[in-house]
Amino acid sequence: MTVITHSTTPFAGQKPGTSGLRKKVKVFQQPGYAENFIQAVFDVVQAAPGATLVIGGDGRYHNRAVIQQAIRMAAANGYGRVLVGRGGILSTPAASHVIRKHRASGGLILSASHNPGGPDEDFGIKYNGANGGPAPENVTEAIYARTLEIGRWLAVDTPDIDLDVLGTVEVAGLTVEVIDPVADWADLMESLFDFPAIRAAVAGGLSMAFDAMHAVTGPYAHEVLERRLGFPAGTVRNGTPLEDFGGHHPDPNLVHAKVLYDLMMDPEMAPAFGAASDGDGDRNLIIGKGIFITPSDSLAMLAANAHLAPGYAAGLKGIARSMPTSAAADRVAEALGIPGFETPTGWKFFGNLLDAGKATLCGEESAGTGSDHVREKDGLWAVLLWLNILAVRGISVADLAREHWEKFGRNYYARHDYEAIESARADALMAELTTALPTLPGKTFGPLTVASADSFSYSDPVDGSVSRNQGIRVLFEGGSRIVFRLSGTGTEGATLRVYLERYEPAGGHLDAGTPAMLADLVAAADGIAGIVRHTGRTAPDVVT
Ligand code: G16
Repeated sequence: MTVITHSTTPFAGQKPGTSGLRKKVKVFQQPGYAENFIQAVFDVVQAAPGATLVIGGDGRYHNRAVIQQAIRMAAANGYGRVLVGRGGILSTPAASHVIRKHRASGGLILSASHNPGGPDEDFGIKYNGANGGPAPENVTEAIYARTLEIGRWLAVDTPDIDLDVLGTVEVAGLTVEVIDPVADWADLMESLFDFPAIRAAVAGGLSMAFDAMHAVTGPYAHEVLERRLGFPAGTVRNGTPLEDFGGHHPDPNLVHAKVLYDLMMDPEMAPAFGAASDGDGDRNLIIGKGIFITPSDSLAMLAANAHLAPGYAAGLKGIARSMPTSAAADRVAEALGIPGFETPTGWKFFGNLLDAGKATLCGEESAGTGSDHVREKDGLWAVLLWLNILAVRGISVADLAREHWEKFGRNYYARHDYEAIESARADALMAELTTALPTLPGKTFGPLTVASADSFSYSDPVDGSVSRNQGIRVLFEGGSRIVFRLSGTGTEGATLRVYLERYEPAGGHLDAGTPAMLADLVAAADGIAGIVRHTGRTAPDVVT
């Protein structure tokens, strides 16, 4: 094997964000750009000689080119085996499972998640470790530090392999196995959920629509929903992964999955259950007939009913949620007598809790829900747990939600996103807000009085590491809350996220419209942060 040493100079700004390095395809296409980052990963993680590496992505434009190069680089960097999904496809949760099941040292996941794909759109690279989860902050920081000083990358000079044929090929001493991207993950799902009960419910008329958004979950959904569970062909919509996601934004929210939403709100046409997943298959959208379930509520409702699935019949060890996620899950944890954890935004913060057996279910307001079955959020897993619960209980989504709120109260919740703001303006808004924090308690905004305000800091209960500046929290008397945070996943300017939450106890207004319930909070958010003044925006771009 001849290793070629390519000399290089550092690129500016290869700092991994919430989910790895995400940039425009054109940025990734600069000669040496992807190679620099991958080499920085290899230099930092220092896998043992002969180690196994998993490689896969969500099928977006540029996926195959980077995979071929990563294989040549893995060979040159001493890996012994690479497992790669056929067609370069592996959903993020499936990649996490493959890493764990095949005892790989880690994996490269090529995705920009819910961001659009195509020659002028987004691409991304993320490294997950041997536990199957996103690299923790100390590793991503070390990777970034390495990108600043890197002077060479290593590769072997071999032709592309055929990614579309299952089987094993040798690449300069490296064994490359092209694996079925779906099988391992689908078997795992069958071990967790009551497939016979769901099949019986489907035979009895349970209907659903799943929108794969021309992204990675199409093959997974066809296999599990249509082939293994018996939903009729056509249940999975937009099920063929396309390099540009059909020109759409593969983000399963009410804006980008509007066709599904409109179907679910149509009293004549709606099936019993509607769901969607994103570019790389880790996010989920849950809609019942006539009712959207917020991700925060979904986490709470799943936690309250998870024991109905065989994989969770022994009960939950704990429930973890990201800080901006509503407190609905905390009330379930309390009722179950198990711990509830509040972590910073980013799935990586759940890793230690899951590895240490402190939490079983985790969830985020950003449409991520998952469990200790893998170390990523898992869109179709959430869909299957919902189906399991609906099938066993023979209940509709709307009735289940109502029952839940009558027992636990309801956390009205919305997130307002202001996208592609000039970074300097967004930074100025956050800086001014941070400075004002000590002056906020006691101030009134309409009928709301600020009880406390702080910048969220997290101390990891497992390894003691501390993460500071994870979002601004403003709590009001009576339990309402506003959180301000800048997104860590955007690829253009800055995105300001404003999270609004109002708690209504059981016996209160459980059927009101969310916008009306949150109107005072929306006004207070502008009063506190000066959103219009700083950004010039009078309304959010996306409300979820
Ligand atoms: C990623 C992380 C999530 C996190 C989200 C936050 O999601 O995996 O854990 O909640 O980013 O995004 P932002 O920083 O933009 O609010 P994904 O689906 O993009 O990988």
